[in-house]
Amino acid sequence: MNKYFSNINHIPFEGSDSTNPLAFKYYDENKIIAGKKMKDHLRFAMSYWHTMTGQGQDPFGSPTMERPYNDLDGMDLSKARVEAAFELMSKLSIGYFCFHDLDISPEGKSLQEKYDNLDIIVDLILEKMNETGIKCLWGTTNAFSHPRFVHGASTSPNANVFAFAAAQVKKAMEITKKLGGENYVFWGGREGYETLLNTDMGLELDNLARFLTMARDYAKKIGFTGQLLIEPKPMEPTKHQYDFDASTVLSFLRKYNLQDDFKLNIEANHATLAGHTFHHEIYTSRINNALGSIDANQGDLLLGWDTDQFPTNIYDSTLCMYEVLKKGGIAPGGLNFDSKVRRGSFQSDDLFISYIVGMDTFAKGLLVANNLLVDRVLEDFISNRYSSYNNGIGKEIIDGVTDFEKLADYALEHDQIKNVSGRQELLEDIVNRYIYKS
Ligand code: XLS
Ligand code: NI
Ligand code: NI
Repeated sequence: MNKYFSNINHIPFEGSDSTNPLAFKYYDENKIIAGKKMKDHLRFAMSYWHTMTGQGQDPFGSPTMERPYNDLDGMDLSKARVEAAFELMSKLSIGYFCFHDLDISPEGKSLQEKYDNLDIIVDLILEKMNETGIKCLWGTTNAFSHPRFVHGASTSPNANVFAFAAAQVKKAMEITKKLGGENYVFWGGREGYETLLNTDMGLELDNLARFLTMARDYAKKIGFTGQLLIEPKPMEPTKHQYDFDASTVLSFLRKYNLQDDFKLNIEANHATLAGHTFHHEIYTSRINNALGSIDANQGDLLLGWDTDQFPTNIYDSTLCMYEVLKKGGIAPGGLNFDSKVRRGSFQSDDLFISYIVGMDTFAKGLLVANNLLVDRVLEDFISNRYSSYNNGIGKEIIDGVTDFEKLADYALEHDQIKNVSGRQELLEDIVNRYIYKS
């Protein structure tokens, strides 16, 4: 497999002193950290859409990406992309990929033609998977690009659109199962609204729940045992996306009694668009037993949209991996690079360099997070900070054996309160120290 990116060799691990842009500095896939190989902690995945299909167009300009298969079209283009995808993943030692139905084959003139196109490409992908050992992390459906989805998919006012979206998810689940996908993702697409002046929000949310309930039932029916994931995002493409953030999705799932069937796929750039840190969204998911998988990217804090940049921020990757380690691992989820090269980075080797920096950023984050955890730096500080709940009145609160009257009696006798410093800057200094030395 050396056809499309023949000027690029297999990417070696060269260590932190390397100055070779086409080598890993921190990602040493078989290195054992906390009893597990780095690659099994990180479970990196390639996003088919940004990597193979994305062409660099933006609202102001046409495609810019120089790709060796640019002169092809239709099914020939789709087939070439499969080969190129597996060549790229093999050279970068990426173990998984994620895809939308529309990423891998053309839409076709009818739904049946769409199905037929998918079947041909899925067989080709299966062949390549067997050849390389690369696996499918998750599949999903694109129910937002085609004009039929102008007003949403399952939240469209048009019931025929609801039915079409169901047909698409049904097929996408079947092919994800055929490819051994370990998860199936629902990102909201255009499930949201532009104005409430023309919207029945109650009906739209009920319909979204009806749709997800049917999807869950169909997954069970065909024996798809992967995790079902919802990917929160607050805005874009609609002004208000229903799956706003982790907390909104959790309360939606609980309202419709779907909380045992769906977990969350947390994306860094969506967290910041929602006014949260990436850490906050992962943490919120973890403590609600809902952390399913991660879309690893980053936004630009000066821009208010989903720039989907390759992650380079070691502070963020550290805190992300900290939560992943606390959870006991991200499997069956993984770290999917829902990231794209900038429009100006149009050469094919930019793709490789971008994945390398993203993978190194998370490998380094894993090392730092593990050291922080092993030394119990934050753990001991936090448990000490809350130690007033270990005995006395605090323990009574935790054990549920007190009430407002008893608490008031207690407070009357203990009204000279003394607090302890939160030591934020001290902790920030310590985290920095672990970043320097790990
Ligand atoms: C868009 C989403 C999308 C999902 C998959 O903002 O991140 O790429 O991950 O549909
Ligand atoms: Ni996104
Ligand atoms: Ni995403």
